[in-house]
Amino acid sequence: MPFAPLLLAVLGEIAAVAPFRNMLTPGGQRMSVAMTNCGAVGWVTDRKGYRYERLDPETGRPWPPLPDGLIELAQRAAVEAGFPAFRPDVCLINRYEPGARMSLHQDRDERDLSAPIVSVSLGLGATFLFGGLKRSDRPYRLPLSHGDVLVWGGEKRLAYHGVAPVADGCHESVGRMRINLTLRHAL
Ligand code: MD6
Ligand code: FE
Repeated sequence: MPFAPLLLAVLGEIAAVAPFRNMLTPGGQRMSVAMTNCGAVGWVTDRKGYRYERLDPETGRPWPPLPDGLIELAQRAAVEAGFPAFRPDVCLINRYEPGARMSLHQDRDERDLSAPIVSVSLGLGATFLFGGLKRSDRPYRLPLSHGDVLVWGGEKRLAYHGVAPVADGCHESVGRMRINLTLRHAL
C-alpha cells in the first residue's frame, strides 16, 4: 500500500489540530466511532442534528485544510470509477477501535448528490454493510481491508450502508484500530 505511510503522517497532523471525538447523535447516543474532519467544512452531529459546519465545534476554529495529496488520490480513484468531474472539498475521518460500529445510514447531507464519495480504509479490516435504497433491504457484506478504496456514487449514492463491529486485532502499521477516510463534495 504505497500511500499509507504518507496518509498516516497527514492524519497525525490533522488530529493535532482537530482531535478525534465521539459525537452525539440527534437521539442523544454517543457514537462508538471517533471522528474528525479536514477541508472547507466538516461533518458534525449533536442534539441539533447532522450537518456540515465551517468551524470545529470542539475548538471554535476552522478545520485543517484538505491536503493536496488526498484530493489527488480521491480524484484518481473517481476518474477510474467513471466520475471525472469529482472535486472533493471535505474529508470525514472515522476511527474505529475494536468493537466500534456504524449503524445503517444514508449519506444525504451533501448538497450535490450527483457527486460520488471516495472511501479509503486503513488498519484493521471490517465488514462493510452495503444495503439498498430502503433501510429494510438486506445488506450485502463486503470485506474491507487496509488500502482498499471504494467509490460510492450514481444510483447507489443514497443506499443504506454501515460497518459491522470491528474485530479485535493489531495492524502492523496502524495498530489496534481501523481508520476510514471519506472524501466528499459537500458545498
Ligand atoms: C466507514 N463509511 O467505512 C464508514 N459513507 O467507516 C461510510 O459511512 C461511507 O465508506 C459513504 C460512502 C462511503 C463510505
Ligand atoms: Fe456513510
